[in-house]
This record gives sequence, C-alpha cells and structure tokens, in this order.
Amino acid sequence: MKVIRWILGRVILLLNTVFTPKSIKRSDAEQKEIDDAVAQLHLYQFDACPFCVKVRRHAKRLNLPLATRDAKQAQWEEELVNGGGRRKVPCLRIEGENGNVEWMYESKDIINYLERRFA
Ligand SMILES: N[C@@H](CCC(=O)N[C@@H](CS)C(=O)NCC(=O)O)C(=O)O
Repeated sequence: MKVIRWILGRVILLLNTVFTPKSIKRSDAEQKEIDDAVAQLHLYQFDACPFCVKVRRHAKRLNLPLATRDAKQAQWEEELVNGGGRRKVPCLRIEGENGNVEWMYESKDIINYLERRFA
C-alpha cells in the first residue's frame, strides 16, 4: 500500500511538472502588492499529496509566491499540530495585519480563499 501510494505520488508530481499551469501576468506594482500580502501566508504541505499539489497549482496560476513548509519535517509538523490542531495537509497559515493567526485546512477552502483574495 505504501509503495503504491509512493508511486502515485511520483506520477502526480511528474504530471504536475509536465502540465504546469501558466501564471497570470500583472503590472510590477500590482505584483509587488500581491507579493507583500502573500508573504503573510505559509502552506504546510507534503510534496506529493494530491490535495497539496492542487493548491500549489492554483497558487502558481494566480502567480502567488506562496512559501511552503514540509510537514514531514519535525519542526513544521510540530508547528502545524500546535497551531492548527491537526496533522493534516494542506493547511494554510494566515497571519493577519494585527498579528492574529488563522489556520485553514481543506484544499477547497484554501483555493476559494486564494481566489477570493488574489484572482
Ligand atoms: N479533504 C482534505 C484531504 C486532505 C488529506 O487527506 N491529506 C492527507 C495527505 S494527502 C493527510 O494530511 N493525511 C494525514 C497524514 O498523512 O498524517 C483536503 O481536501 O484538504
């Protein structure tokens, strides 16, 4: 089962590389504004998790320099569990202007959030 999952993960990564989505273009000023806003976001994820790949593809399409944190690494896993409450990926850590932090689980919710905010 583990081997099958590993192989499927590699296939997903390969397809993701071959069919990389095109990023939307913005003016430099607009992109800078977006980059600054996205700096407050971190995606806790696994490389080959299909739900994470889906979120990363949307981020790529929206031209968002979304920082990722590999939740297989002890440091990020601990942060995810302590902050979000569950060891589940993808999870988007959203830091607000006033320093408050929201942990958003579920790929659909994350994608909707990114679309609403940045599309
Ligand atoms: N419905 C969730 C499914 C997420 C999910 O099942 N993630 C798996 C990885 S692909 C996970 O975090 N499993 C917990 C674990 O591996 O510890 C979504 O769309 O985000």
